[in-house]
Amino acid sequence: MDQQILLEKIAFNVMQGRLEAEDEGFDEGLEGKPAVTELVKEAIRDGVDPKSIVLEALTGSMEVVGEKFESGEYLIPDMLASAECVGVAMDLLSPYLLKAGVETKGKFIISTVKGDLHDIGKNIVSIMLKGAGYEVIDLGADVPTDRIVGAVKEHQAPYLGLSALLTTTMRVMGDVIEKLKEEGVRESVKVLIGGAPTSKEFADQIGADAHCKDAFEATNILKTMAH
Ligand code: B12
Repeated sequence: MDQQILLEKIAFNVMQGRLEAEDEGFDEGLEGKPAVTELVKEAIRDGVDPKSIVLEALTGSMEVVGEKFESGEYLIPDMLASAECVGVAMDLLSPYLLKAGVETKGKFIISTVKGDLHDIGKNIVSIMLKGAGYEVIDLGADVPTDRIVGAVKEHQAPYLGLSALLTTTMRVMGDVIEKLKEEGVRESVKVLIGGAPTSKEFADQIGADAHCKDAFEATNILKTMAH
């Protein structure tokens, strides 16, 4: 199948929340047709660039799902079905995104802050950074500030990535930075923040080192930060 058509089909099936061929979608008559799992495997077999699968088919379609959820067209279970498709696709892709035998570029601790359960974006960043050669230590979602700062100290990590998707939890990122200062480790770690409500202005306001709009921007910014 033509690569562009394959990418479009993956994106379409993410939006339909169809993980496997036997699954139904929003539209009638899709059962039995290849879904995200089969199409991603086909794309890998055909040698489609894994980065374009992530960028064009997965991240883009999840953004559309987000918009449909916000407009009320999709309900939470619909959105979770799409999120599961993205998660499974990322699992299938991760061995291809991880470059075998590449020397590690340093430890990168990543976490969604306390009070926030959104982890899809964080997981994408995590896999992309592993692919770019960083040793990623993923603490998960809803992680207390003390645990994040403790992990930075324990691993002597040069990089920390914080994710927040709620306007209420993005403030917690500032608490993490304050705690890093209190513990005397702020100077030894570069703090990158991300998540839909965050911005460059917000990063400056809380004293983070960088704001990244997506996983690819994170890899580019990290190149300029090499410790
Ligand atoms: C999926 C989702 C959920 C899922 C989360 C599932 C999961 N495992 O993550 C569930 C159903 C659990 C959920 C729950 C809630 N949600 Co919600 N959710 C979303 C939704 C639709 C999509 C988020 C998403 O995954 N986007 C796709 C990913 C790929 O994008 P991303 O996260 O932005 O990540 C990219 C970049 O931002 C960046 N990035 C992100 N983090 C980081 C970190 C670093 C270090 C770097 C470098 C980059 C980076 O790179 C990523 C990849 O490119 C958004 C709507 C939207 N349009 O965003 C609402 C949204 C975020 N949710 C919202 C709300 C209100 C909630 C709830 C409070 C709902 C409720 N009433 O219960 C709860 C809160 C639960 C909690 N305590 O966290 C609101 C937030 C509003 C606000 N201003 O605060 C939104 C905006 C929807 C809305 N308009 O109402 N949600």
